[in-house]
Amino acid sequence: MTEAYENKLTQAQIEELAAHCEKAELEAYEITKITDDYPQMTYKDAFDIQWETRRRKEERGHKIVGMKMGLTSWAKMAQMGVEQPCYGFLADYFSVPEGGEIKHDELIHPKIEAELAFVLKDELKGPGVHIGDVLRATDFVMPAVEVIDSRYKDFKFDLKSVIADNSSSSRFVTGGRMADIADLDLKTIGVVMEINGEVVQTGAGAAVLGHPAASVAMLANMMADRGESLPAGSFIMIGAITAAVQVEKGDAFTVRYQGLGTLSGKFV
Ligand code: 0L1
Ligand code: MG
Repeated sequence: MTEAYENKLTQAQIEELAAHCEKAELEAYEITKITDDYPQMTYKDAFDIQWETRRRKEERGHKIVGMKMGLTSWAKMAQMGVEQPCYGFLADYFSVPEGGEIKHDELIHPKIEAELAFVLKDELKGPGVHIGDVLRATDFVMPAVEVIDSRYKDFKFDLKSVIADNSSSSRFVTGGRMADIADLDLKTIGVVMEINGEVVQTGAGAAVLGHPAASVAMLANMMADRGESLPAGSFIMIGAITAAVQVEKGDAFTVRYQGLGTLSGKFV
């Protein structure tokens, strides 16, 4: 981000846009990307909209149960035409039990991504957090599948608009086997994604910024821009190891993780 970390939108516009994006999420309809109507929106405005959405959910009694990094593979950044990763938050109702059902009608045009999650035993506070800090602060890693669902028409956006839309967060499934990072080679850990029994994607951990822990470090450093940290106990999804795959009602998925078991679910 080369622009100054400052606002061009008013607080009233930020609150209005958070309500607008959240309504589209809750009622599952498409909206035009924010920069079409507010080309002056800055990165700070976009994150303020996301944090206002988070505040709205907490005010209604929802718990924030984790964070996610998005657009963390070079291939995905190129595919979506954006220049750097982003982050979002995970609310309690996004969580789907392992092997569970995901209601397709509650979403717009969902896609699934094979990811890993880190759970911290110590706080990570940027700036300056590096891979070594992340490895030292990690309690364990476990498999996670993210369901992304951009609220923008045809899943098309720019980086600022996607940040304001909570980085397309909608649902996630976690389970499988937790593992100590000392027992894993995080760069070569392999995943195989199947939909309805057919292999649709394969990947390895290094697809995420060269090393999965680099994603957690980047998140801690990005959150430091707002004076925020990742407390002990944080659950963090690192971004997609595979490309995102569109799913339809009736699709069943299984993702096999090398040494970490299997995650599955079904869209109903
Ligand atoms: O990588 C991701 O979790 C996606 C972040 C937002 C961009 C997208 O919706 O593809
Ligand atoms: Mg993701």
